[in-house]
Order: sequence, then structure tokens, then C-alpha cells
Amino acid sequence: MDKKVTSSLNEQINKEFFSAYLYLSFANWCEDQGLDGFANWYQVQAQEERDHAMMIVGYLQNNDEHVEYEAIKKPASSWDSALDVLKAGLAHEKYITASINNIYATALEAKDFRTTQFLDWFIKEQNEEETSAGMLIKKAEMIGKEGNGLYMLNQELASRVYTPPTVAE
Ligand code: OFO
Repeated sequence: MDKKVTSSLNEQINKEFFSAYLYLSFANWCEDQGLDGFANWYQVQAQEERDHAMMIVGYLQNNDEHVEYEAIKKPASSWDSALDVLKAGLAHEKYITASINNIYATALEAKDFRTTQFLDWFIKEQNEEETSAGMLIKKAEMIGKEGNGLYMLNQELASRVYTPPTVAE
């Protein structure tokens, strides 16, 4: 495989693990505020991020490429409100989308169509993740910071259940 493509996929593994770490940090903060439903939502999200990292690990290994794990940087750990957490989540997903798009462009330039095909799943996933993060912000803005509305949104987020990804490699 093209060296630029493999190194950017290796970097993406780190970004996906960092995403999991960031979402676990969101979950901790939410737990501290008594927002156990929000915490559940982000714990499930963290599991998905780990899956994303491992999908890339599997892809590189299936192509006989070396996988190198780098240190995962420390995520932020405090926010002013649940709305701020949701906004930080959306901003992070946009950053990840840009990163996936860059790898896609690098693979296209290298005529590495196997990798662009592999990344199609991630392009779709990022679209879904940005949509759901944006929707949660809209809901949180609709209900305001306190009271019954926040409690109800917390209940809604408590029902999210982890399901492993289904992907063809
Ligand atoms: Fe890996 O999808 Fe979010 O970041």
C-alpha cells in the first residue's frame, strides 16, 4: 500500500481511540452531574469508537501492513453544562469527518481504490454521527438547561444500547 495512506490510517487509529477516551471523559462528567442517561449514551459511543479503531487495525493487518500504536493524549475533563458537552461532541465529530475525508483524498490520489471502498463505511458513519450529535443539541436547546426537560432527555439517552458494527472488509 501507499506509504502516505498507511501512515494516515495509523494516525486515524489513534484518533479513533482518542475519540473513545474523550467520550469516556464526557461520560464521567455526566455521571458526576447525575446525568446517568447521558453517561450511558457516551459510554456506548466510546465502544463504537473503539470498534472504528479496530476496524482500521484489521484492515491494515489484512493488507500486510504494520500497525503502530501511539500514545493517546489526555482528553478534557470538565464542561460548563450538558449542552457544552453535546457541542464539544459535534465539534469533535466534524474534526474526525475532516480527517477521514483527508485520508480518502490521499487514497484517491494514490489510486488506492480498495482503501476508498473501505472508507466508504466511515464516510457514512460520520454523516450519521454528525446528524445525531446535531439533533441532541437541538433537543437540549429546546428544553433549556434545567428541570423536567433535561430529566426526560436523560431518560431518552439511557435507552441507547451498544450494537457491534456490521461491515464487509
Ligand atoms: Fe469514529 O466515529 Fe465518531 O469519531
